[in-house]
Amino acid sequence: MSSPIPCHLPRVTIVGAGRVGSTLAQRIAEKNLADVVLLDIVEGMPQGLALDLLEARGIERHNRQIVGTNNYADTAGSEIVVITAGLPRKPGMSRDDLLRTNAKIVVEAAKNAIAHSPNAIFIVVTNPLDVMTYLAWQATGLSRDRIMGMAGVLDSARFEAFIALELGVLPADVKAMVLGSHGDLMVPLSRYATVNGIPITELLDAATIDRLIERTRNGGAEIVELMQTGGAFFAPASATSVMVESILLNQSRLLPIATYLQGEYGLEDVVIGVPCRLGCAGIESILELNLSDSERQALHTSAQSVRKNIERSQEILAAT
Ligand code: TXD
Repeated sequence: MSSPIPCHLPRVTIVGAGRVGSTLAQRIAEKNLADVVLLDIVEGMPQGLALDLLEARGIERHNRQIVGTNNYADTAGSEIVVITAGLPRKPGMSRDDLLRTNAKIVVEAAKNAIAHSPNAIFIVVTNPLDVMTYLAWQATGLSRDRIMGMAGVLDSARFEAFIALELGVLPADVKAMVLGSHGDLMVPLSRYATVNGIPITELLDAATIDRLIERTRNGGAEIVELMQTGGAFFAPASATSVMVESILLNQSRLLPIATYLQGEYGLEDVVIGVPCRLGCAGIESILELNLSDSERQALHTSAQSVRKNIERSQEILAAT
């Protein structure tokens, strides 16, 4: 008998089996994209979630493996590592406290994961997103095409959702691009937002567009305010799964991705969201749009605030 052909199924590790991480595991398995390893520091929790997801496999008609673990050795050989580990901001916690806690968690997670999956492509999800992506890039020593942050796909999906709600059209017919940092200083580009190719500027007046942009900027906070305990996770998991899919299926999708800039858009040594083509090798190219003066200014203001927080996080890490 000839030896069996070794079959290799892609494997995605998700560090942090909280709400975003566990929902992402479900999306990846149910889209039949890859086997999933869910890792968390809490003992038993990722194992329980993995078992729960496995028990749904027959109903959901997929055969993907899902492993829950507290041990990085189980993540070995992953094609993609997604980092969602970290704490959300709690009452009484300053931004510095959050920066300090999550910086340590993300740097440790990135170092542990790369040690077991040296060929993986990394996607960072933990907040503050642009700063955490920068720290993970530094900690892994990966080239910039192989480590990136997820925020723009989510922020764009929110902008699209609000446009669709306003116009009463099919959400999938709306396309938008939100650049910049993940936060108050994000840069929604309304002139690139369309409904099946028709610019929204032909469908909505300026005041309405401004209101939708404001709601997009405030998209995360609006949900936290309603839920009180924690933030959004369904749309963040969907947005991350789009990036995982574009890599695993080599789709070369043009998506807003937080990436390390080396002169693009006149920005240097900072991570910020810009349009990138994403395929099986990671970021294939960065698209430099012809921004208007005010759009460019908004992107630079956004980058300055990220840079300030990167410097602050470096000081915090150096002092610990
Ligand atoms: O657009 C975006 N990038 C975001 C980012 C959209 C939504 C959420 N965003 C951020 O993702 C959010 O502000 C958090 O920083 C992360 C994760 O959000 P989630 O809602 O999933 O938080 P949870 O439910 O608290 O889950 C975090 C998990 C939890 O199970 C912890 O036990 C685990 O992280 N954790 C760790 N796992 C592994 N290793 C370490 N050290 C660790 N520390 C905590």
